[in-house]
Amino acid sequence: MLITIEGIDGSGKTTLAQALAEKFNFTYFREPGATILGEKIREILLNTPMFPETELLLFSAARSQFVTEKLRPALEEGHVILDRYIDSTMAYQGYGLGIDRSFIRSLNAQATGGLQPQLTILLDLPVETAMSRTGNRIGHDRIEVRGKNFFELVREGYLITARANPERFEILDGTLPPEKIFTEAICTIGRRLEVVI
Ligand code: T5A
Repeated sequence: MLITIEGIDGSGKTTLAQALAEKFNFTYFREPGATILGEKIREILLNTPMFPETELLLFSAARSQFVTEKLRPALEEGHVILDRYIDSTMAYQGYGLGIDRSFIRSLNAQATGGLQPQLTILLDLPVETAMSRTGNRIGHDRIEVRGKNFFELVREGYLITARANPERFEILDGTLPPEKIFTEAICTIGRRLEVVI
């Protein structure tokens, strides 16, 4: 079983994903990263100026390596919680940067070999709320500094994707306190995946 957690920067994904992984003893990974190559690409992606298409291809390259090297083997052993996956690329590079979305769909399919999550939890919240959480960080990365208009497009892109795939997505209110989101996520996992918790 593959569960992915999605949302704009500062939505609380990592907080939720790590809490769920700990509670259920699921394997946790984040994207981009999780492999030696992926961590190197992550560093480049977050700190080096580049064109939008270059950015898209680097995210996909990191994902291709990750799926084969780490994700598929981990899924053979048990359940996985993944902090960002293919929907991030559609939301950020597709809706946010305006790259052709059918191209992204096909690139996502290539990079993953068609591996889809059974459940995707989208933490949705106003951009201002998310930005107020990340605003105090020292040394913002290249994507974090894109500003409110960019993140409005990304948020809208996530919501469009979620509404088009209701069988896979559950949208949770990201403005709730972490404990409440955690409880709702547990209920969602139990209900959607018929897991006895
Ligand atoms: N990206 C990634 C793409 O553009 N395309 C892609 O294909 C992929 C895979 C990754 C960047 O790459 C982009 C998206 C990103 O910009 P990252 O550092 O991993 O960079 O960025 P994020 O995943 O966005 O990580 P963040 O830490 O910024 O956001 P999270 O994980 O959503 O938030 P979290 O849990 O770290 O929480 C942020 C703060 O809010 C508090 C936490 O304590 C923390 O201080 N918080 C809450 N506060 C109030 N209420 C809650 N419910 C809270 N939950 C957490």
